[in-house]
Amino acid sequence: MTQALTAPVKETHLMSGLTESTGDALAAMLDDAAMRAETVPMLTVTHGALAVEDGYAIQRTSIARRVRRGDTIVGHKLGLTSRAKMEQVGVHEPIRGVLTRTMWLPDEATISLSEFCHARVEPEIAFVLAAPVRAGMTPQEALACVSRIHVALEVIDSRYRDFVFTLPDVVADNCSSARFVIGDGIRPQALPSGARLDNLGVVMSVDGKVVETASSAAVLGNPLRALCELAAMLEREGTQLAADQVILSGGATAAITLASSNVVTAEIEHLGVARLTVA
Ligand code: OOG
Ligand code: MG
Repeated sequence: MTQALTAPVKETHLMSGLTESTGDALAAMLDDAAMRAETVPMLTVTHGALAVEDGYAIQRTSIARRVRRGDTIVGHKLGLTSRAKMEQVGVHEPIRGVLTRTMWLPDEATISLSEFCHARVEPEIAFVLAAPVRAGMTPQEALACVSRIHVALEVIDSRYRDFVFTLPDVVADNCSSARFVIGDGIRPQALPSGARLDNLGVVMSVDGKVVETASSAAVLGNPLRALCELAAMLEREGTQLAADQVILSGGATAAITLASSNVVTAEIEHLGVARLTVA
């Protein structure tokens, strides 16, 4: 900063001495890797220690590339909001990514593994907003901003080899986001009285066999807290949530690796079912 006041600098820097042009090149590399379903080395291996903020700057640039190709932003995802997820990938901090139209498949969609490096799937609770949740709201206040609550299946696909990454790497890779489906869902007003969003049974099955179970409490104690956390993260960066956005609150269980011809269902008490098939 001091330098900028005294002498003109050719290149602006992201947080850790990474130049903006390097950040742009890394965003392009990750975006291309996602389109080609090819893995790349971790940025923290090829470019040394990066700050989480560098990861978010690279994420922003890669999303801007998608938008320039005609994709549109439909919402946000939280990641690593449950202990099961944190432990699975060895990163212990909630993260956020951006959801775009091309990631959103109809419920019961069939996906092809050829579009992914090493796809995994996880059960989540999704919210569609009627109004922006704001930083500082309580979970109850956040619920008043929700128009519908859905069961979701998120397909994640790290663009890093062996699904191994550090915090700035996974953030730069838009938090491994790849695809998602959501079920029919329910309006909050239609939940049976006494239904508690902080303790709903979550069951994920593959080919009719239960593979993962959890309580919705696994997600930050209450998935509505994920919404509050996301609003706070965005407002710290000078942006906000908006009505009609879809928010994935984060996997309630560990993710499982997908294989050809799998039929995956997630069922959540009171919220219904979401399903996807692998070709
Ligand atoms: C990071 C993305 C995490 C979740 O729901 O926790 C995520 C990963 O596991 O690759 O989507
Ligand atoms: Mg997820």
